[in-house]
Amino acid sequence: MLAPQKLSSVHWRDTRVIPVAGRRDWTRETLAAGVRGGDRRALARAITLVENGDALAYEVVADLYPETGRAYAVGLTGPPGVGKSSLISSLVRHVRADGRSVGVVSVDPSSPFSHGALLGDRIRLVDHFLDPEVFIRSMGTRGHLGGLAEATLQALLVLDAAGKELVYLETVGTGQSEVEIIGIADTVLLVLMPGSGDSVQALKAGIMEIPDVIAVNKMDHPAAKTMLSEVRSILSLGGDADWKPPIVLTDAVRGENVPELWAKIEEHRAYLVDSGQLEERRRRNLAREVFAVASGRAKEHLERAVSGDPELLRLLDEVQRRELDPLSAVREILEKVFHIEHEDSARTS
Ligand SMILES: Nc1nc2c(ncn2[C@@H]2O[C@H](COP(=O)(O)OP(=O)(O)OP(=O)(O)O)[C@@H](O)[C@H]2O)c(=O)[nH]1
Ligand SMILES: [Mg+2]
Repeated sequence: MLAPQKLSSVHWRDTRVIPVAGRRDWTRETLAAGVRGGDRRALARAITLVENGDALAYEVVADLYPETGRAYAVGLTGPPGVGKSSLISSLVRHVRADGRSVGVVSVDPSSPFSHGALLGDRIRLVDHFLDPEVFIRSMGTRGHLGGLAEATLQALLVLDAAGKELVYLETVGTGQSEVEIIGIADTVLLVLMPGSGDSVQALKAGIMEIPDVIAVNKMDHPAAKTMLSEVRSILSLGGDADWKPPIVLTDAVRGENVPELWAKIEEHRAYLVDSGQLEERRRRNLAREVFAVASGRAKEHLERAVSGDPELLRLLDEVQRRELDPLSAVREILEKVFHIEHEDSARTS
């Protein structure tokens, strides 16, 4: 038997070793097993690898993929500072009371910071950092080749495989690229606040896709009710879809109406499940993601190929000198880079 002081010194040395062990090289098998078991270090590592576009992440997600599809993904989007992270924090608190395990991925396309370092998110979600059933991660644009849509999808799959029942995806903005980032979500929640007039205009003009649920946050603001009725009147013009997006006034900081907001998210989920649309929607979302990622990669490949090939660059010069027409140049480029046959690309209806 070791003497007590010896024991404590061994213990002390062991805890010092943990950070080193955390950096140990994971293999495809140990990382997949760690994620499956919900091990936080494995999860953190897997998402870092996803973020870096590492080949190991690709292999691990491929192994885990058949076990995914159990998590429910809620995507939050909206202009900067409307309270998306604060709302997630309140929603997490609400669902944690029911004992559900939760994952959160905040994506900031404008930030170079990554690996969970976005300051605002850390402040907003600080209450949950010590909860072992809540895994929170921020992602910036740093170094990810395949784009944030791809990284978000892979991170969602990792959290799903780790047994998170609910995953929140947050991204700032209300345009098309944001829809690509959180487009994989089962329920899309648009967060607005008094003063988000541009977003309301975008909704009105049909530039922004109609979300499934809308929160008008910072309801203590005097203009909150005006914004609510404005959004309501725009949505009432919208077609005859079975699902009418509910609008909820919230206060994310005080948690006011957060249970009501959660109830609307659950209602939407129930609607999708009962009407058989959840599977259909997931199929469509996955197809869109696959095509978006494939197109992105094809474009990168094309740009690289053309810029490094004097013969292809010469084609562009010929187009400029009017010696070759643009579509003939397209044909030649596609033939050379993608081996797409002349006849195929030229065939019309
Ligand atoms: N008064 C009031 N302030 C709020 C409310 N919700 C959020 N805030 C404050 O608004 C600020 C922005 O909140 P965030 O949750 O970081 O907003 P966000 O939409 O995640 O911001 P980005 O991720 O930077 O786009 C913070 O100072 C919050 O404390 C609310 O309901 N009422
Ligand atoms: Mg935020």
